[in-house]
Parts: sequence; structure tokens; C-alpha cells
Amino acid sequence: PHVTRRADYTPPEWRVPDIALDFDLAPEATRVRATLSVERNAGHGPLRLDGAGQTLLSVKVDGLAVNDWTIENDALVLPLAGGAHVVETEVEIAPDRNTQLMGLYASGGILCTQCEAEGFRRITYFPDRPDVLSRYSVRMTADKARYPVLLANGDPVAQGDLDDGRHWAEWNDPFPKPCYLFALVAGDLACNSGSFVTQSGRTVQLGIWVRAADLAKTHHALEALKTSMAWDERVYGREYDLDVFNIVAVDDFNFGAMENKGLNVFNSRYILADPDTATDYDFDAIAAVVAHEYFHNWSGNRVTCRDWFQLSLKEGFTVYRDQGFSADQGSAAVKRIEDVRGLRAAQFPEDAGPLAHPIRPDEYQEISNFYTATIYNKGAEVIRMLATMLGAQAFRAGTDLYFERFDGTAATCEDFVASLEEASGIDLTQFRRWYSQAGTPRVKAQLSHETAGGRAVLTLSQTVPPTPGQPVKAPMVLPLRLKLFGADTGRALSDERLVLLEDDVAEIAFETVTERPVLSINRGFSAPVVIETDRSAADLAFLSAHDDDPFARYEAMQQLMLDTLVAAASGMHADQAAVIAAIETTLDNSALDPAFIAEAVLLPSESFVGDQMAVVDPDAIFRAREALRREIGRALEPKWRAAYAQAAATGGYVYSPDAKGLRRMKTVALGYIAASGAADAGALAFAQFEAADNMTDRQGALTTLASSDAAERVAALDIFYNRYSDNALVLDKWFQAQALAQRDDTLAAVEDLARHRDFTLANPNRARSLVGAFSVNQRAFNAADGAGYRFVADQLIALDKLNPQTAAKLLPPLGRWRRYDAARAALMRAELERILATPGLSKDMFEQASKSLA
Ligand code: HT7
Ligand code: ZN
Repeated sequence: PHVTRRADYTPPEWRVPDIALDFDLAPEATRVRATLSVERNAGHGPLRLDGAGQTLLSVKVDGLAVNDWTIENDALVLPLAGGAHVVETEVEIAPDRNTQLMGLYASGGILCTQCEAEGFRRITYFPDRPDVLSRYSVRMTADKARYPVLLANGDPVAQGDLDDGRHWAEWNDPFPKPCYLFALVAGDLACNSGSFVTQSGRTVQLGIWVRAADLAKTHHALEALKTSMAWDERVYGREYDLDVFNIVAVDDFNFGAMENKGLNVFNSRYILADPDTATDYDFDAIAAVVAHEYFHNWSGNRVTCRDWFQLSLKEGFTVYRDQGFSADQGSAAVKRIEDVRGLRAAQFPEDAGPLAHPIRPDEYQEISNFYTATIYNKGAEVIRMLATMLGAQAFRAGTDLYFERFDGTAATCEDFVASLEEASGIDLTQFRRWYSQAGTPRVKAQLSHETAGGRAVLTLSQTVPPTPGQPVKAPMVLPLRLKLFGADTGRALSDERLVLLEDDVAEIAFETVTERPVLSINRGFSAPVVIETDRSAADLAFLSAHDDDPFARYEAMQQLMLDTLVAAASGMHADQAAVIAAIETTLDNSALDPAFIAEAVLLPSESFVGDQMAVVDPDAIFRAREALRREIGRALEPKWRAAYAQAAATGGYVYSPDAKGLRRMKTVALGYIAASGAADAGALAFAQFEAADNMTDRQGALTTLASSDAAERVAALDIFYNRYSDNALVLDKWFQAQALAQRDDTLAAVEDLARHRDFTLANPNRARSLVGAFSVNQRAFNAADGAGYRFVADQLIALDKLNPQTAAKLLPPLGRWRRYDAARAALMRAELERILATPGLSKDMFEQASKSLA
């Protein structure tokens, strides 16, 4: 396989300052005429234009047809004599046969594009690399009845009708951009319009474009867009720069959304919402993704990436920015808990497995395999650490400098770090290791206390585990926020300190510590590391009740639960009583936000428990977790019922942080009532399901029932299906609820669902809702006979033929074989080998499967 290496970067030999594109659009055959002005930038080589899958019809240089070109590895190679030329090509492509959803494709009658990372080469011949920036002018012609709306990047210039029932439109984007930010959309779309007045007083026309039937579901996305625009001005001083900003929603999309300049294209699940069909989680995710794509206008578009190894420059930073935005819309504490939970669920296992890579990778075979939790979420944590170390003011000065200095250019992670360094005066030399070293650091923290002198000494030591290609690691800079509390009085015994652990080992002294101290460490999850302490169950319970940092409080409870579950799953004594008492204290604390309580009382996931064990035993973990859930449910049943009743007594649906918190609490309480084995649990869940005036309550009840043996289970699933059978996004929830169900027959049910008339691998959301969800169902996926592995491998082999990117993203759970017993490991390896032996396997799947076996 061809490997692209970061060390091999060389500047482009040719620049393309301007490109004019002329599209004659039709689903079966679209003609694309491209006129490129090219200028030599470096070297002496021919002009090399990337391509893939198109039929080349003609090539002209400076207005004259030429035939001295060649095709090498799909690229069009043209010898050019001078330093500046005009190159014209004409190609034909077939959007309706494009199942991989890269380039120009058809989704539900809409023609749309996806060019990041390397989709533009499927539309026309071009140097498809992010450091070639061009001004784009685009003309589209299409049948007016089928495609009444024609959109592209930038501002609209002109439009008109032709005699033959076709029409045309021209768009111009004045901002030079790499081709991965190109977009066009043609379709029968309705628009929810709005406007935003920028800080300098310019009015921007906003449009959310969807099928007419979905128009009523676009209000939330439009409001989120306006809030994002104001937030980026206030928090980062970033103003929008075009006269229009359009978003289009399509049903078939490989990812969440795409930040094309002035014309974002979204997976419809991140646009469409109303209370009847979207959960609170969906509403929050829509706001976060709308904000994320909007924020890319500066962190990604105005300043883009020099090469794809720098992907985290735009993605890590933009995730950090969208996390800050979401934190400001509601409970910052709950948002931080959710983000850390997500990091631990997706990124920690990646960093500990065969696909581990630094946030700035050194090599790749297929770049789309690197749109990972490491690049995005660990990347965001790295930016967060920089913000913590610099402080708010210097961090903002650094980002201002970065935006100013690199505006209109293709930059590197190094440019970003150097800007922060220059603005703050803080030396970030060693910190840069976060960009080059993979693996999750582990920190051991031991606190000793001299009762006589009142001196406490904290000994910290760090190790960074080996990862593929990086057997030995140097120490990282770990910013750890920490504080001591008195075990007797609950008083703070120190101010919060920010300790930078830079060496393998360090000692931190605290003077006049007058009572036995309890350590609160990595408060706010200030560093993305694993902390190991010898804190007792009593100390963890104490912190879960008294720590003044909400994240640390949550974390103490999680650690207490984890210790109990790992002990139980390993056949050792497990102190359920301490967990139950800590939960009770949390439930009784009326000063706490219900949204926080609902997160704090949830047990860690089965996979996170497994991550703590030397060898994952999915059956033992499931039994231990269910047993603890049952005991928590039983012991506190009156409290769960009281919490349920209180949360349920809040009147009709509103979307607000408080109302969301109560709905969350309601479903968490319902889950514990069901876990207790209460005879009326099924009826209670079904009553919630039937009475719900919103999808959050309905889905909460459905997922509780889906895992149960209650008589109401089948009825609820049928009612849900019949009610929403024409709504693809809600049907995804129906598939997902059954794929995640904690039942003995889940695999059989999922195999049936894969044959259901509404199941298709052609739609990535649907594929993820069944296959993706099933492979995170620890017990069912890891069935001892390997049937779960076989099912997933069968689906991925089939999906790879349609959509290699989406298939390859679903492969990593099969690559975790080293974490399991020998029998399961052999079964997983056998499926990976079967995948690798499949004729015609994509390079996306080849890279993931071969690295997973190595
Ligand atoms: N920057 C966008 C990435 C993306 C993408 C990548 C590979 C294949 C399809 C894709 N669609 C969008 C999304 C983002 O991070 O904002
Ligand atoms: Zn992004």
C-alpha cells in the first residue's frame, strides 16, 4: 500500500490562483468544465492534477487542444513549458452511481458534494491538497423543475432561465480556499431564512435549506447559528465575512456535517428537530455541530491546514471552541462530564489499541481513517491544556495572533503553538510532545502527611505507554489542577494549585496541613490522563459529597463505582454499600442541579469497566454491573420513585437547561426502578412512553423497555415503529434501541433487523444505528461463540463495497482483540483475516484491518 509521510512534505509545484467551474448537472451524467489559471511555484516538474473515477473528455492549454498528457495513478499529468498557463478540462461523472458519498452524489433527489478530504478529485482534475488555495467562480445549469435551487460557495452573482426547461446560476467566492472546501447543491429545497448583523454592522442572510416537509424542524438550527455567530464575535473576536451563509441538510452523509465556505452541508440528523422527533441530546448535538461548522469559518477556512497531517490544527481547535460554546449554553459542569465520558469511551481505547496515533500523525494510507477521536477529541484536550496553562487572556492574545498572522494561508500545528508561545512568553518546547507522542499518560499520585509537622507531600509520577511505532516515550507536560480537603471538617486545606508535572517524578509540598488531607486531583479533567491513587472508598465518598469542583465530585463517584465493579467482576469483595450510600447522599442534596445528579449517579459503562481490567471479561462485567444496578435500585427504591415523581411533575415540554435536567433525571430514575425488579416497572415505563409529549421521554422509556422482559416491551417497539415508519431519523432510534438492548436474544434480533425492509447499508446513519450500535453492546458483540464478531464482519464486508469510508470507521471494535481472552481474541482475529482476504477490499478497510492485526 502507498504510505504518505509527514516528513515528505514539499510545497506544491504549481499554484492555482483562480478556477472557473461550469457544471451541466444531471444525476446520470454531469459534465464538468474546469478552467484553471496555473502558475509555477517550485520545482521544474509537469502539472499534476489529481483525479478519480471521472471520464476525461478534453484538455486544452492556453485555449488549444493538447494530447501530450498522460494519466498516472489516476492523475492527469501535463507537461507545461512556461511559468503561467490556462488549463481547461472537461470530464463526465455519474452522481447517481456514487455510493461512497464522496465528490458529487445524489441523496434523496438532491445533488450535493462532499470534498473533504479527497473528494474534489472525483469531480474534476485538480491538485487535491489543502495548501493550494484558489478563488472559485461556479456556474451550474440544471433542470429547473427537478433542481429549482442551485447553491454554491460564496455569494450569488446571477441566475437565469433557458428555453429548454433548464436554468442556471452563478456564484462567486472571493476568499481563496483549498478545494476540500468547495461545495455545490442542486435540489428542490425550501428555505428557513434569517439574518444576522455582525459586530461591524454588516447584515448576513442566513438560510437553512431542507425538503419542504421538514421546514418546521429547522428553527432550532437557525437559532443555534445566530447564537454561534454572536458567541464567536464575543469570545474570539471572529466576525463572519460573506453576505450569505447557507446550510443544506441531506439524508445520506458520511459524517456529521461539512464546513464548506459559506455553504455548509449537513447530515440531516444535525439539523432537523422538533420535540416530537428529537431528544434533548439531539437538540444539544444540533447546536454543537452547527456551532462547530460555523466556527470552522475561521479555524479551518480563513486559516486552513498545510497538509492533512495538520488536521487537528482545525479539528482539535474547533472542537475546543464548540465545547466552550455548548458549556456557555447550559451547565458547564454537565458538559464537561459528557465530553470526558465521550473521550473515555472513544479516544482512550483508540490510544491504547493498534490504531493509536499522535494528534499530528506521521503517516497514513487513507486519510479518511484519521478523522478520529484522537484528532478531534484528544486534539481539543490539548488545546484546553494550552488554554489552562496560558490563562484566558494570554490564550486569547495567542489565538488573535494566530488568526491575524495566518489569515488566508495554509498553516501547521507548529504555527499555532508558536503563536501561543509568542503571545504568552511561555516556553512550550516540551509541551509540543503532545503533538508527536501517542498514548494516554498515566499518573500515580501518593499523598503522605506528617501529623506532627502538618506537612503534606504529594508524590506524582508519570508514564506514557508504548504505542505502535513508539516503544519509548519521553515525559509529557501535564497540567494538573489539585487541591486538598480536610477529612474531618470537610474544609479546604489549600487553594487550588495548577501543578505542571514535567518530569517522570515530582514532589509537591503543602505546609500547615492541620488535619488528614484528602486529595482532589485533575480537577475539571485538566489533563487527558489516567490518574491512579490509593484513595480509600471512604475518601472517594467524601469527595463525591464535598469537593467544590463539580467534575471532581463526579469523578470521585465514578472511581468509587469503578473500584467496586472491577472488584466484583474479578471475583473479589466489592463494597456495594459505599456506592449506595454515596448515591443516596447525592440524591438527597437539594443544592445540586438535577442534570448533574443524573450524571453523577450513573454507573460507568461496561466498556470503561473493561478498560480497567488486565483481561476484559464481558460476561463478568455485565453480571457485576447488573447486580450493582439492582442493589442500587432496590436499596434506594423510595428515593428513585420520589425523584421520578418530582421530575415528572413539571408540566408540559420546554427546552431549557432546567427542563432537560429533570427529563434526564426522570429516565435515570426509571432505569433504576426497572433495575430493582419492581413488578410495576414495565407498566411505569410504558405509561411514560404513552404519555410522553416529547421524544426524550419516549425514547427514555423505550430504551428501558427494550432491555427488559416486561410484557409491554413488544407493544412499545411496535407502536414506536408504526408511528415513525416514515421518519428515517426516528427509525434509526428504533434500530439502535434494539441493537443496544441488554438481552440474551439481542444478536438474533439484530440479525433479523439486518433483513428488515427498512434496513439498508446504503444510508450511513442506518448502518451506524444497527451495526455501529451493536458493536458497542459489550455482551452481545462479545458473545463467546464469536457470532457477534461474525455478524459485524459480514456487514462490514458488504458495506465496504458501497461505502468504504463508513465501513472502515466501524471496524475498530474488532481490532480490540488483545484486550480479551485467548478464545475471543482468536475469533476476532479470524474475522479480521476474513475481511483482509476479501477480494476488492478498499484501501480504507485494508489499512484498518491490517493495522488491527499487526
Ligand atoms: N471537516 C469535516 C470532515 C468531514 C469528512 C471527512 C471525511 C469524510 C466525510 C466528511 N464529511 C465531513 C467535518 C467537521 O469536522 O467539521
Ligand atoms: Zn470539524
